[in-house]
Amino acid sequence: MKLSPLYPWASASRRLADLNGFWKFQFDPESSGEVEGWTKRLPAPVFLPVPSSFADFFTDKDFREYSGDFWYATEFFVPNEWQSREISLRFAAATHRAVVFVNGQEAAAHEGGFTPFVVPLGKTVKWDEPNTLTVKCNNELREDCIPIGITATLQNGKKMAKPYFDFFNYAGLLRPVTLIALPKEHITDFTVRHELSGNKALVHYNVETTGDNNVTVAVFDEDGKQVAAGEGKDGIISIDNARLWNVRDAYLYKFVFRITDGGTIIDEYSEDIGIRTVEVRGTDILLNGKPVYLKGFGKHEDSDINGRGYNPAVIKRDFELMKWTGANSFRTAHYPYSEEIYQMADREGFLVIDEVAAVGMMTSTLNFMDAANGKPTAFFQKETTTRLLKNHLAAIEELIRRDKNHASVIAWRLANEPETTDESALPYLEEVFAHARSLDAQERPCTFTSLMTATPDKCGCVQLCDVVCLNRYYGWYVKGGYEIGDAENWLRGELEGWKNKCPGKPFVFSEYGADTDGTLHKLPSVMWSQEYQIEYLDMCHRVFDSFDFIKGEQVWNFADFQTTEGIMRVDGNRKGIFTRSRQPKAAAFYLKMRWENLPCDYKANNSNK
Ligand code: BDP
Repeated sequence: MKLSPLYPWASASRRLADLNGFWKFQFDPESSGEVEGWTKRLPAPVFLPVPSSFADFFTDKDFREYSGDFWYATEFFVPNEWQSREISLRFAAATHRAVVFVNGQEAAAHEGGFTPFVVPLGKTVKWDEPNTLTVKCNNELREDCIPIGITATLQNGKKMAKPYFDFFNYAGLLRPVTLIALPKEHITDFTVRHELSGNKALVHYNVETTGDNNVTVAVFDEDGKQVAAGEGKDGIISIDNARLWNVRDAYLYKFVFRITDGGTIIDEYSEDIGIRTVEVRGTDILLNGKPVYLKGFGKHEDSDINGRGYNPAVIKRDFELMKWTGANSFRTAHYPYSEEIYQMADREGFLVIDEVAAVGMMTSTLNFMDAANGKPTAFFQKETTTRLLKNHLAAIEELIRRDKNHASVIAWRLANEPETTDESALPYLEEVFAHARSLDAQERPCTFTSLMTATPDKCGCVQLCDVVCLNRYYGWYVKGGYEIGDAENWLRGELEGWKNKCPGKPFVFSEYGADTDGTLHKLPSVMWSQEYQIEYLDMCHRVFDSFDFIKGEQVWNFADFQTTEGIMRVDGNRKGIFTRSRQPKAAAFYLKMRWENLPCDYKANNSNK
């Protein structure tokens, strides 16, 4: 049986039941649940909501900081009328790994906390009777899994997450769980690739199914009028005078895929698809052949109480705020986001750099802070590297399979700040890039974000990137405050170095930012004040504006977010342009002024205009 990565939409042939709500939950610090029969019943559960992160519900610090196994349990019913169907459960995200038991039997296991997996139910299911569903999750950080870190044991025997990255290790059943009933013969996946030819759009498509019956495709415009059709599992659909998907001017066609047998529809699946091309030419990033300049944010899925749990209200608010600032893009730092976020980006015309959870690719025992000191850690020479690579490649595969058809996704971010100053990074990243390139029919640009210490003379891997992405903090971690003039010179000096090293490639600032207390005003400025955040951003922008090959700016971060506690963080990372409760700091008004006045084709090369 083929497991489908498709988003669970209902249709004339597809039945869904939402399993979200309050589930039973229990920590298993001894990892003894399985031998003690928790696969059938949790002995002393509490109730908590699915989807969510568990960490911020409890008042006991041991629970917030918990690392180890934890279990969820619920019951579900499958109606008798569904007996002729193929039944499965879909977990949109179980962080970071899970084993699923149905009626006490192991049904599936999955590694990776940010991509969906489907559990076929087969003969284990009971019709019109309660089925028990238990899920053993585990949130321990390891050096051979992503995101990367270690799990330490304290002297009191408790385990503790030591991330090599700078965000709180939120975990749980973070995203919705759905019961799915499909016809036996059904569509398992589809792929589209767009080509523009005069005023025609050619959509190359491929549909995968579990059987041999005929496949048809019908395309409808936003008024519901059919504009094109195709037949067969592979084909090219031609749309005359197609309205293209554009930056902040989205247009979505409804593609209806069907398996038919004579006049009977066996299965039907629909998706809203934007038609557009994306490519890099010279130092330009082109959308539909036209240069675009990226204005926007690095983000996190992070909110009060629900942590990294699916939060549609916050998703909506974030898009409203991004639109208000005049942004046109964001990066899904540092992991694949909820699928609904890409759907909204498709509808709103946002350009997304889609990121795999390969973050922490440098040994860093002091939270992620060692990242900044430039000391070599031989990260890619560890005994764990082979296993890490395997997990990393699998995660890229799941990301691309999930997100490949989104018009909003314009590039794949394959790693964050890997230790590219060590020569062993090159063979590792070569495999990562080759794998991603082999999987994407749309041949989107691939990139990683470059760490501050990986300067032009030291980075051995930048040649792999189609767009070079820099995370730089001159004026914050280096030469901050009254030294900001020197910071500006250092930043300019580094960019001159890049210009010589990579002529003819576009560069994007994938991170730049300054921690700022949303309550602190100071004249003249001091670091952490709202005034300093603006001075810092203004300095960076002055520099960006004077280099033609800088084709985008994604400020770090959209909003304040939670991290591990430590001397560098005041209840989390405060580089937000908005507070964690999504209210503006002064810099939000400053950015709005800038971005509303920067044209979308800012700094375009004349040859591409
Ligand atoms: C970069 C990381 C990011 C951090 C940021 C910071 O990519 O996750 O949050 O620095 O220091 O190194 O704020």
